[in-house]
Amino acid sequence: MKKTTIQYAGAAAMGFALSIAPVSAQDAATKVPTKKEDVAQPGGKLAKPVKIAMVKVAGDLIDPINVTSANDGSGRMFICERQGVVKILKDGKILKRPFLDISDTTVSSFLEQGLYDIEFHPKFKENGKFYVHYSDMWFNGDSFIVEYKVNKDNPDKADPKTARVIMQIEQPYANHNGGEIAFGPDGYLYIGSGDGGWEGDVLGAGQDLSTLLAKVLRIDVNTSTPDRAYGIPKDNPFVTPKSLMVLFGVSEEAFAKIHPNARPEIWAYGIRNPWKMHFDKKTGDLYIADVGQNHWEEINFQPANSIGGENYGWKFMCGTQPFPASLKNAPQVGVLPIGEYTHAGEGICVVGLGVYRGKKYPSLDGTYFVADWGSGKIWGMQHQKGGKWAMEELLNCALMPTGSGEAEDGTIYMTTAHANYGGPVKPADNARGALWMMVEADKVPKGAETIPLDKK
Ligand SMILES: [Ca+2]
Ligand SMILES: [Ca+2]
Ligand SMILES: [Ca+2]
Repeated sequence: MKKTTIQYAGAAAMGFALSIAPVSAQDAATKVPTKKEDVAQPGGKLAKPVKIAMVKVAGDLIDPINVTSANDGSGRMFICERQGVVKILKDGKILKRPFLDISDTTVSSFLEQGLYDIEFHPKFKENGKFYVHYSDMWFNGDSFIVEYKVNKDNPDKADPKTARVIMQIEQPYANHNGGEIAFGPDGYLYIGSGDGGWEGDVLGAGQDLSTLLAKVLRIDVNTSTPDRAYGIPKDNPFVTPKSLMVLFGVSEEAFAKIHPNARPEIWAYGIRNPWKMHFDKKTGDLYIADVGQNHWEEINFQPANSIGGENYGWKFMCGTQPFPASLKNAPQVGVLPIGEYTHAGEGICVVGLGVYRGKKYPSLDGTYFVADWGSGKIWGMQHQKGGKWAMEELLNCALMPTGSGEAEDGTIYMTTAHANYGGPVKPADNARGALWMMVEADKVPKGAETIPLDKK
């Protein structure tokens, strides 16, 4: 069947909303729920049973909020400390000297600001390039994505002189800055961009294709143009090729592909605050954990053969619920999530952990893990059939998960920190955070410290 892309931003902007099936081809969408009843909530049971434990890898970290590997065969893990420092875990120890220190240009006095993420170029081993995403102090907290290279003589040290600004995203308010950067299986850099902030999408960014806010962006860091430090993939869904204006004889489908005001960087829209996104290493499917407003958190699934252009519904929807929640009989807008949970007892802020694809823990293979910052719960999610998913609580941690990443062998790592709203202005004044790794419950190494759990 031919793929068709249905755009409904225009309709939404005009004040009415359409009830729409997923935008991708039908075969691609079979795992995407089309009925509310198929969207998983906690309380389910995974068909393939999963039992996990979180083992302490390192402590004494200052507000650690993300972690990743370089995939260069070195086995090192790189930990983002919120104040703007990247530390290296090597052979089980945190190196004293940081890999990168940009704390003098990172603003971190508000909880949702700081160094969000670090990601290594798919060819890092050859070109030494990596990318950071942070809130810049000198530009009033604007989001900066900057490329650096590793020091030629010392692989445990970045070369600050190689900094090249890839992108600046204006941030009108201090909160909802998204933060994720991740290379897709296609080699493009995907960026999680929040809705700009305050609450309730006051900027109307979610459904506005002329802003980079409230989107998943997709760019090519290997090319550039005179006015951009990056290239636009030709098949991004809102790229409108230049053409002569023709009034008649143009099909409605052809008009639906013309977006003169859309930013060509946009890959998907209608997203509130995508703090964590993960590609499934084996399938290429994308999981977008989108932090919700006061009632619901949601997890979205984008099949690997998506052609982009999905509308994830914000600000008309939070999960399967209309926004504001008091709206009755509101039509569903955009693509349904695969999972959602309520702030009444389950959590307040979703933090995706990723899909396990390692060899060490076969029972975890293919399960998507997701945590909540407020409740410390960790759930497993598995696809059932059609658009139906299951979500089961696996652990209820007594700490606050902040970020995650994969080691080269596929092991899932998670950071926890004590930073909170209204906490100390300086991250260094918070109690220290830690790094944990996920193992099968019966494979906790002897003498290892496991994450403290909430009492039932
Ligand atoms: Ca990342
Ligand atoms: Ca903001
Ligand atoms: Ca949504």
